[in-house]
Amino acid sequence: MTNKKPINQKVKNLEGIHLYHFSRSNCSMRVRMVLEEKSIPWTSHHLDLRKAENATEEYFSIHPKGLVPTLVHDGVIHIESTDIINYLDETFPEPALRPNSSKYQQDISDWMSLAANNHIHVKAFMFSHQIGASMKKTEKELTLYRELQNNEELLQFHAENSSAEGLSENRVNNATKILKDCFFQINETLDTTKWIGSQSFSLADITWIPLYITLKNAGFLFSDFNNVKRWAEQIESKPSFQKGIKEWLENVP
Ligand SMILES: N[C@@H](CCC(=O)N[C@@H](CS)C(=O)NCC(=O)O)C(=O)O
Repeated sequence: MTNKKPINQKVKNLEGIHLYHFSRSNCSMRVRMVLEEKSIPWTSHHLDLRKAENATEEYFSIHPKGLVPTLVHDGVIHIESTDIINYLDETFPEPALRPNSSKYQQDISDWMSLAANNHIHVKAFMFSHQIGASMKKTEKELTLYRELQNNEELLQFHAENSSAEGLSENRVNNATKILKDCFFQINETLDTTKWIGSQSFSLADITWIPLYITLKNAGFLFSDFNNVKRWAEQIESKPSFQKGIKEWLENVP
């Protein structure tokens, strides 16, 4: 869902590029990295998810699911990180972050969709291995969240994480299996191409690098995926990675 007319009147008056984001959110990282790749000036609106700064009436009037990131460009709201980076690439074409050939274009879109479709599993792994305790909602916070949130999947996810038992073993095992399969596919494709799905650095790489970084920090094992490790090293040396991901992780812990 992009190009949404804001309900929030304050947002409607924003000029230029504004990003509502969280330092450690993988979906926010990909947008910040594209902004840095293209040297686009932007204004930061940082929301700490651990303090539930996204679960407020104010923020739900900007993003209907209360998630980060939200990009506002001259008063128009853009949500869904992969849609946002596509939008930025179309609106600010230099440097291009999609290869010219139509064959590769489709592959890039498919790799981006694979990440978007499996985001709930990334979330399950992260919550169960690293951030679940800090993201637990109190009974009072859950009551407010139920009033604000219409999305059943998110309601169920946060209620389960906030329970005494946390996320179920079944959910976490399933998520781990699916993520291993995704990285197996990426490792295979990197046998023949330098970057994910193409010979040039693209939105597919920017979509996946935050998942690699956050999963690795949460203890996901990449020891079987040598191509993936090599691919990640290539990206980690880029200034856009340093500014859009690393510096935010170090400076806003
Ligand atoms: N499909 C969305 C997913 C956004 C999302 O789930 N963001 C996470 C951080 S990476 C978030 O806001 N979590 C807060 C919550 O679940 O309340 C996108 O790509 O933008």
